[in-house]
Amino acid sequence: MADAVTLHGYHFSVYMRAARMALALKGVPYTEHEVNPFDEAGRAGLMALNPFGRVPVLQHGAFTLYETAAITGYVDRAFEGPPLMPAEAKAAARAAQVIGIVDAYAYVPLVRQVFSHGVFRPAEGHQGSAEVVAEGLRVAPRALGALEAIAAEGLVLSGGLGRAECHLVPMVDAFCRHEAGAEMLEGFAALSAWWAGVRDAPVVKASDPGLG
Ligand SMILES: N[C@@H](CCC(=O)N[C@@H](CS)C(=O)NCC(=O)O)C(=O)O
Repeated sequence: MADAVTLHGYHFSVYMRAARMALALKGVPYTEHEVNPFDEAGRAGLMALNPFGRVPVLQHGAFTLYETAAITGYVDRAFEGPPLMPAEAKAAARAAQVIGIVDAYAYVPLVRQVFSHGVFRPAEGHQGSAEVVAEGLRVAPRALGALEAIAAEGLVLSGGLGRAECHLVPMVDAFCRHEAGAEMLEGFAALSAWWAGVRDAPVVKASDPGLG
């Protein structure tokens, strides 16, 4: 019998969604185990799986893995199904670059600042900070501009769904749930066209946690 796959994570996490999309694209059956890293009890349990207390964490049999880029890379290599990275060197490098940009420069302004404070907190009945939203909107164009250049080049972010898109879709989707975020994205033509082309794909829809 094949080793069981379990994805530990928070339902609304954008990183969790990236891992969920990679598993779906490969057609891997798995179980989701809900753990909220923002809640003290959830975080305490999580520390046994990830010393940084973040989600998602993947378990495949006795193998435990955290960091979403490592997870989507492992899922791509460990399971049958369509490859999630381009075979060609330059396109593969661009995919890796998108994943890096998303983690290092896009997540905080797009998600932690604009989405969390402008959409998620108010939807959950908590106070969001207008200053934090404004700061996210101020900083976001740098990451969006970098991604725009990559989308315009077209080696990745060109309509297919692979690892780069698994990482970027959740961030752009969350950002666009805020009116000012959606408006800002329209100013980045290639990135907007990319998003319009993939947003209704079945794997994108099925992974949507119903954010805000
Ligand atoms: N670099 C990590 C980031 C994961 C991450 O930040 N996850 C968020 C949820 S979207 C989290 O667990 N946050 C908990 C916290 O910030 O304490 C990865 O790629 O997995």
